[in-house]
Amino acid sequence: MMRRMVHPPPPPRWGLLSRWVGPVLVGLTLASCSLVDIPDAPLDSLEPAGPFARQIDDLFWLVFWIAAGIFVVVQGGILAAVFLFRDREGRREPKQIHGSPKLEVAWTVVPALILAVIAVPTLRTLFDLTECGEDAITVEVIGHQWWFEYRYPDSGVETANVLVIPAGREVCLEMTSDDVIHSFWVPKLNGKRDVVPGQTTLLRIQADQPGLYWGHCAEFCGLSHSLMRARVRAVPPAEFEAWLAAQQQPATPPEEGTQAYQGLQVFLNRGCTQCHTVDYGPDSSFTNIVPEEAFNGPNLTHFADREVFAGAAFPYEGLPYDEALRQWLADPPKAKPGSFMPDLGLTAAEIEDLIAWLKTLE
Ligand code: HEC
Ligand SMILES: [Cu+2]
Repeated sequence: MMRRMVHPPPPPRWGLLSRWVGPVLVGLTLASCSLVDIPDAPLDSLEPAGPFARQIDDLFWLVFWIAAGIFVVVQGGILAAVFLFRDREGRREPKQIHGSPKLEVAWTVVPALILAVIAVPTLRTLFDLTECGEDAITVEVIGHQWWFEYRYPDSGVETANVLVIPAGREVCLEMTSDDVIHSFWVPKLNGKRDVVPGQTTLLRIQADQPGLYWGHCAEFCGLSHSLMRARVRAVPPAEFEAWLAAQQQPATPPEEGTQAYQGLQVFLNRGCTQCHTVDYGPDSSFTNIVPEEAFNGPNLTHFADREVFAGAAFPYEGLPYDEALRQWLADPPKAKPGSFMPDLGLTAAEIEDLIAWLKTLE
């Protein structure tokens, strides 16, 4: 006769807690992965918007369903064993065995085969995602603390924060960093890839449809890492060509006597040119004084073409654009901790003039 294990009932104070722990954990888990569909979740990698992100999504679901099948088989086996061989009145103890070579070989070989099968599409996808196609448009991405710079080598265009691409075409990102390791990640267009100083890493992206796609630096890179965002604006191909042509043009200087003209004077007299470039054409360009310095800021020639600034983190939701600029210019390191743009002690009037001027930089 087998001896029964008698468990004392759990102390009553745990009763209520244990009843809730399960549902709460399950609820939290479901809420964290977007099994619960959150409309317009900007960083949702389960909603691919282009062929490369879709490749990842397809691979994810393939592995997910294989894993789900294994889960069901293993858990089912455990539950069956618990149920069929449970201790009951009058039942004899089951045969006790030590090891079963057949079983052990089976549960080693079968998982190895499953892994080998999964490895084929995984490796293929992995290599495919980082090798660019021949017809791709090249854009150089340079990571800075804490913003992304974009250069279009074929047309000499230089911009920041908003990466403009033609919809329906592959874009090859040649990425490097000016300081520490960053990671470029726009989940609806492809997976993340490290952006490493002294190295060039490749990432291909493509958007099926025109639209705005959010991204984020995905490698902790210092104080304002959380404010280092990326935004991709995909536009119809004709619009892209027009955009490139407009970006190649210098900005138009403001007319004397306007507030924008006052703003330009503030820009020239308050040390902004130490770190920022504004191209007003061959006769009157203001190139940052020390072009290769790490603390240099974005090229401002077409600042007003970008709807977001300072690492695409501003204006954040609920903050009007002008107010965001005001906060930024008044004290950049307060708006964005650690920012290499210093507090230049601008007066309120100077800030208003600068805002008027910045808006002329289309
Ligand atoms: C010491 C270098 C430095 C000086 C001087 C400086 N900036 Fe900046 N600026 C930066 C850096 C770096 C950034 C990017 C900061 C970030 O996003 O974290 C920046 C960002 C900006 C932006 C946002 C641009 C964008 O597209 O994201 C504006 C606008 C700007 N600066 C205006 C000015 C003005 C106006 C002045 C002069 C009053 C000035 N800056 C002086 C370094 C400087
Ligand atoms: Cu970063």
